[in-house]
Amino acid sequence: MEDYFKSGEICKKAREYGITLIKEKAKLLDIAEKIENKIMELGGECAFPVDVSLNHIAAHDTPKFNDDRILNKGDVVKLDIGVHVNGKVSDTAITVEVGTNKYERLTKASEEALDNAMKIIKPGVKLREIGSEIQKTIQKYGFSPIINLSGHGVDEYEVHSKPIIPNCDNNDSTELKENMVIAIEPFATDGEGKVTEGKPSGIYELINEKNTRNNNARKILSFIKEKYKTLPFCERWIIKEFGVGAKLSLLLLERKGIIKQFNVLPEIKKGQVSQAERTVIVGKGVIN
Ligand SMILES: [Co+2]
Repeated sequence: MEDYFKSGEICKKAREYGITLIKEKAKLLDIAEKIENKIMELGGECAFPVDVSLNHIAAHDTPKFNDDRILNKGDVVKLDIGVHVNGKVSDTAITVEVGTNKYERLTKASEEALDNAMKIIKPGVKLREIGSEIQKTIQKYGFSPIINLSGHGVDEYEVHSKPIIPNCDNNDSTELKENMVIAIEPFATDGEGKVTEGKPSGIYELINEKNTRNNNARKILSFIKEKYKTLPFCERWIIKEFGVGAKLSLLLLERKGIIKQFNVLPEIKKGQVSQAERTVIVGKGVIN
């Protein structure tokens, strides 16, 4: 339990630090790397690459190694940060608008949905009740929850474990139990309320531990197993360790079905998206 609290504390500090980096003309790559460095400086490890997802992209966008995108005035930035300490994962996200407040209500809708969900979380609460609370709050603002994204349990070296915490009433009457560690993450949108699969993100996860005969790929695979275990990692991190040529090995590992690449997740009607997320230990409270 101690490691979860430690992980949560680092996660919270990384989020607060991250907020200070979000300004006009800031490079997405710098934002992600600075937050990742801060996590390690504070004694944690990244549970997944820092995601900096803009506007209608709801999640899973981490900068590429040579990414030259910058923040522009009016961008709605979702910063999603994961930390682990000895495999104990905490997950948090926040939405910040760059230099404007056009989407203040949209941001407030996901924040308030998170707060309201937190208020009812205790052992015995049904998953559908949490989803319903999130849905009602977001709809009260005139927006839609994104129903095919959800909160989740976290586990040792696992960012997405059971249970699924819905962002709407999904009829799931499973009850929360004392000491479950769960991340609640409402998404609000002025679009349709669904995401689809977009471009490849450069974020990967090990899915099959079979071997490869290719020397370089084998070296990289053993690094991945050792360093990230079953946690997501990104092309950027692998290139930093092995150079740009490692892209070919990643491609090979992906083709062999050893690693899987995630796609970025745009809202289907290109609606603007806000997100808020915290991790909770049921019966103990928020850890980040
Ligand atoms: Co999450």
